[in-house]
Amino acid sequence: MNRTKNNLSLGNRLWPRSLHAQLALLSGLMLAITIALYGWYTAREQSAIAEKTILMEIHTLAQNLATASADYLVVRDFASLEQILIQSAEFPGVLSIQVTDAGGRRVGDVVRTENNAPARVRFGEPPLTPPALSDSGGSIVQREADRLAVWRPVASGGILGWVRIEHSLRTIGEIRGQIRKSSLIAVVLAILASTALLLAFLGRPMRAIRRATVFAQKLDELRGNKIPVDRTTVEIEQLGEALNEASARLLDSESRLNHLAHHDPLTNLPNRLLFIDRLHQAISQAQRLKNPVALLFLDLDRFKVINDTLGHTIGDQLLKEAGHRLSVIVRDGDTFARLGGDEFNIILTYMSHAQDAATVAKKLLDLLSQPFVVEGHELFITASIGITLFPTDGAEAQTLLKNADAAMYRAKEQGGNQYQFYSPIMTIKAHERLAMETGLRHALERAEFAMYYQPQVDLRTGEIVGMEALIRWLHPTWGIISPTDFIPLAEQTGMIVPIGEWVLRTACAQNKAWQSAGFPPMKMGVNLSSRQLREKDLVKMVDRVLGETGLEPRFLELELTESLIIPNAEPTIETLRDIRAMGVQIAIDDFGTGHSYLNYLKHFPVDKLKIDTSFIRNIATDPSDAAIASAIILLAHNLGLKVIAEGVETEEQMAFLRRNRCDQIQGCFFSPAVPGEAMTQFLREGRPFFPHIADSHLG
Ligand SMILES: Nc1nc2c(ncn2[C@@H]2O[C@H](COP(=O)(O)OP(=O)(O)OP(=O)(O)O)[C@@H](O)[C@H]2O)c(=O)[nH]1
Ligand SMILES: [Mg+2]
Repeated sequence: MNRTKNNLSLGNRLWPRSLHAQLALLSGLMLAITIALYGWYTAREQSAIAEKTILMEIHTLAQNLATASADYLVVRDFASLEQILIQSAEFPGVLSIQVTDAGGRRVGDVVRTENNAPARVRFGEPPLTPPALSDSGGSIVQREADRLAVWRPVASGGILGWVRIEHSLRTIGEIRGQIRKSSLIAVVLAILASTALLLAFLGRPMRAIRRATVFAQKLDELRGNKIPVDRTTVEIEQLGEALNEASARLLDSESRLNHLAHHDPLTNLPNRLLFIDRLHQAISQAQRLKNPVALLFLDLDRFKVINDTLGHTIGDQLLKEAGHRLSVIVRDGDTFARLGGDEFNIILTYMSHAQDAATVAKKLLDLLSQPFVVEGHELFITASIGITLFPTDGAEAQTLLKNADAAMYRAKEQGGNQYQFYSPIMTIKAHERLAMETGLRHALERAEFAMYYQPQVDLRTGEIVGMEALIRWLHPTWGIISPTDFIPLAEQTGMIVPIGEWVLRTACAQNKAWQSAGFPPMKMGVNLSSRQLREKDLVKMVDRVLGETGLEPRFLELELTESLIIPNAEPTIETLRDIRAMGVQIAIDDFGTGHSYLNYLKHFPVDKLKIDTSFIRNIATDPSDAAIASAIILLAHNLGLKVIAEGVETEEQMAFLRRNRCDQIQGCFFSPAVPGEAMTQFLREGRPFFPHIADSHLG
């Protein structure tokens, strides 16, 4: 600002910077110029007219005198001539009158002094030099600085002499001067009047402009206020309205920005920022009112599978709809938010007691139990919910959130589709999990994994027809860790990918080794996790491992759990088809426990179903388990699939399955999963391995 001021030229500095003053000055100047021009023009015109009039009068006077003089000159009556000259010299503006003979000698000469004294006769002046005669023989005008001299020949037959009248031009100058003076006064008055008028007229709009400027400067502070619109001037009115519109737009975009900053764009639910803020508020209010606050941490179960099999767009849609459906539980004062991913978080205030949180959690799970239909896909989802209470489980927002996460994790560990209240043991578990995760990262390089094998027996022949390869983690200090304890962790951290490849390679190599040692060839079942199934180069990896170990594809069977089967899951189906095209077989594990998309089973490239252990356990005693197991066997056979029962531990279970024409069984009834060397020993002991169960044996 200062720089601009300093850079102003002198002219700019003299020129006022206020529009108001500029307008006043400009209009004053314009009026002054107009009046001055008009004055100058009028003066010129007026003096021209005056000069013309004077000339005409002098001409007439000169003509009259010339006529009168002719006779006097002829009779040489110079005394009478003098009288006429004295009378004529009284004519206003006349300075002197001379009558000469043809040679220019003065025969009569009267003069008037400048101060308007009466005319007097003058003698002894030198002769004059008459001008050359004009063509018309009329008057000849000679102009000097302040006077005119008009010559008129005195003629009567020939030129007798001349009349010369000298006339002052002062009157014309006076006329001019007067006009100039009145013009000047008019100019000054005009400037004063126009300035005063403009100041008066422009005062209001100028005040409106100044108000508008102040308003614009404080637009952000005024937050949607309106400026009173002055409607006396169109431009000012437009300015006022434009400012009001700008103010409204500013408020609007501010509130939109504010909304964006505090809401999740996908679901339009409050985001982490707003959620934490509300949690702080709820806590401080609870401290004052001594009421409990519950924090519910909800995470959808196996949501990744949906994303990976049906695509992110459908995943997004599902999140949106789930958010929408779940948000109905919110009452005034509660907050339902999405903190990210497939997590939804709820703050419950105004609860009468902690158990209310469980009621809400149940309701949330209930709401999810109805399938979602997204772009024609019928999708079943469940969720795991962790609950923390203020002040019991934490005094601060972050602690409550962390503990709710631990409780949610516990609910997942318990199989999902449930809620868990936080208990301090969960924090300990969370620490243990962290330790396990660290250990898991080194387990592969430290060769802490081992493969165990469990035989699969054909119920018709009693022969071992296959093995299921099962991983064990032999930790130097923690001992043997079951895959159910560390595989979920490996899945979450992505470590399942290298571990899975190691499992596949080891199992294939073992199978090949058994074949090379001369044992009858059999299938090797290897479990495939959902995470592996999502790996883009799974097919290549399987192919590579088979190539490296030299195992024929038909001796490999990949097992995947039923929960991986999702309707129209094209990418999964593609992958499985490719694997099957190589000659590798596919079995569905834990059949009967997931959402049975029976309709879709026929599209799935599958060779075998594995009945879940949970149905086998009570097969001999529980009629409904028995019914389910036999239905699965029937279903598999009708679909042209083989069926195997796992977890078979007793003679009765085995007998039931054989009666119901189950193809194969697996379980401790024959052998638990044992290390490779033990299995080699086992195989050496002969075949068919279990002749006593074979159909032929029964006759
Ligand atoms: N479509 C979609 N997916 C998301 C979005 N944000 C996160 N995800 C995915 O949601 C999944 C959430 O991961 P987790 O909850 O750990 O995994 P999960 O498969 O649900 O398994 P569990 O919760 O352990 O049962 C991840 O695969 C993310 O890539 C999103 O905005 N849209
Ligand atoms: Mg999840």
